[in-house]
Amino acid sequence: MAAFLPPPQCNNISITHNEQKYSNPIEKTSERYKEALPKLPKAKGWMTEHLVRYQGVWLTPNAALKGLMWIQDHFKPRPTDILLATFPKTGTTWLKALIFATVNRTRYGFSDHPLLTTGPHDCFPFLDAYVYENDRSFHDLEKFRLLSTHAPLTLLQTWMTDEQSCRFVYICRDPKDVLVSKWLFMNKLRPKHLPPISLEEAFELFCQGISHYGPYWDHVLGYWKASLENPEKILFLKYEDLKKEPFAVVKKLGEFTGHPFSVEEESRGVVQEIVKLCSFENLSNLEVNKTSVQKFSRDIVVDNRHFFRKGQVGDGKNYLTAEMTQRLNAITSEKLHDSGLVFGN
Ligand code: PAP
Repeated sequence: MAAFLPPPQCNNISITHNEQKYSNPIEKTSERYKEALPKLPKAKGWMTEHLVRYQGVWLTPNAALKGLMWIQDHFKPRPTDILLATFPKTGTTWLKALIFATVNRTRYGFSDHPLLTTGPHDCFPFLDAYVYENDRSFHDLEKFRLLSTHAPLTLLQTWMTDEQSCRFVYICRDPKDVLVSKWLFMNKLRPKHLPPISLEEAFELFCQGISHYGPYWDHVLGYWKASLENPEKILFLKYEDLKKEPFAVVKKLGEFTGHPFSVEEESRGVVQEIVKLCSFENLSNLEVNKTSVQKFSRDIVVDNRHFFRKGQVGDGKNYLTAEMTQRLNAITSEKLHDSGLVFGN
């Protein structure tokens, strides 16, 4: 599926490296990948046979690891770029739609909006998957200035400390809901030759931190602490708050992305239109999200409908036993202890 390409003036992100000029350094990163891969610790994968641990983070050995290495070594975002950073299953699809609609609201009408015919992931690409899929082509990314990643901050630390780099929007979610959402999703994507993962197995792996881009708590804490130190650079959100107060969060998104809502827009109900356009009910019922696929890379093609399951707060508890809930809550309290960040029980 062709990626949706909004007008260049709106997606004019900076690419500091040109493929031609840097063909050798990129080759060098590919070599680094080949050398590193066999030495990395391995564990059971959710969607692939294995996950590997790279710089303390569990990743799929192909798309995620290779894409991230290329990004780490060769991509430098610009100060006006917005990078949506998320742990999988915490609200990526929803927030992609909301940010895209907020930033582009003067460009598109709500009755013929691109989100009505294009999946959120095609409007707002994953940086590392895009580079992987397009065979290391960084210059293609010029079309976008809204980018996303599942990478934890530890892998992108230089972007955080560099004032000339992008700003981040981060969203987190109660780990019980993340685990269950992820387990159900991954089993849909798991190749037929691998037996499905049981909830018990997924639970154990998740608790041990063995989960794409995990450990989950490290991922959240990395962005949380950075957002406290530098709130201008990172807008830190919670899925549960977005569910509870979507209008307030969309207004925050407008401020943070440099597109604040005017009094006149507010009185015309523009914030409400955006929330309605991006609501679970609306997006999940669109033809594009019911029947089309999202091609992230050669290896990863996902039916769009899998990104819309229930979209509720607290559904994890309907699957987990009381013991599992208790253990996850205990791990969460211990990990987040003294951080000031809390999730409900
Ligand atoms: P990804 O990391 O694979 O892109 P992501 O979008 O972060 O997935 O998470 C999917 C979850 O968000 C699903 O949660 P569930 O399994 O608990 O239902 C999905 O239903 C939910 N979701 C997707 N779109 C929306 C939306 N517009 N409003 C609320 N929740 C949504």
